[in-house]
Amino acid sequence: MNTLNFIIGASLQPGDFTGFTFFIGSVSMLAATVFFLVQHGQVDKKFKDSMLVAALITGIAAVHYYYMRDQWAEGLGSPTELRYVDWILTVPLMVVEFALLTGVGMAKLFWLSVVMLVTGYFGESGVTGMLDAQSWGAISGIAYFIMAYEVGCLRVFSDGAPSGAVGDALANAKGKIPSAGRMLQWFVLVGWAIYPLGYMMGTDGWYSGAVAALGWNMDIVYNIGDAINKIGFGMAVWSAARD
Ligand SMILES: *C/C=C(C)/C=C/C=C(C)/C=C/C1=C(C)CCCC1(C)C
Repeated sequence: MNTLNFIIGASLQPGDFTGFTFFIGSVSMLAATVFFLVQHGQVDKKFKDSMLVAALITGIAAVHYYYMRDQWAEGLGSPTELRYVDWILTVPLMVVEFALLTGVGMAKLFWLSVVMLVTGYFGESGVTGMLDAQSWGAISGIAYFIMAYEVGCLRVFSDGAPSGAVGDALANAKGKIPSAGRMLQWFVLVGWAIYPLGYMMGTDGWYSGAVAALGWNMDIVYNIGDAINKIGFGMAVWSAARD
């Protein structure tokens, strides 16, 4: 690799659809970061931390996307390690958003998100032969369901539905927080469900064959999921913060 190559990165080949979703990911995350930072200056003082965290989430992702695009363009395949490094930094920060809006649930959601991602990484990378990808995926899925319950995702179906402490706190908060909370619940319930679907696409024995026949792969699914969730989460928080 020469110096110029190092600075601008490897070139994507025309027709590389997956590569372009990495590229679009890096550009849209960067744009969202600028937007959230500018809005940080506009919102009320009590929402400044929330807006800063929104910018950190997309900012961290923008950097990872830049390198993931490069790894893909170099022909080195699916950037599993970079992907999970990105997630282990950004998903706990998404959890922080709930804590900033409600003041509760931080530790519990943090540890659940760590379990979800570490077991997912074990399953996807195959670094440990202890369990197969299906079993690791199932453990990860349980952590995901508990989190979804905890933040009140069932409330998207009915206001009185049971939920954890975070969901209760969102519903009882002042101002625009309950409606922003409802959006966040949709993201966790539907937006985050994109990831286990992508995982199953990449794991033999589920529907990986059908997906490959369509010319899709798990990276396309993860890239779409990240754009929707990371930018959408920040927009939902911003909707609570703006006048
Ligand atoms: C910005 C990145 C986000 C919001 C990533 C979220 C990732 C998940 C919700 C991943 C979940 C998984 C399962 C529920 C089971 C299979 C393994 C995972 C890690 C893909």
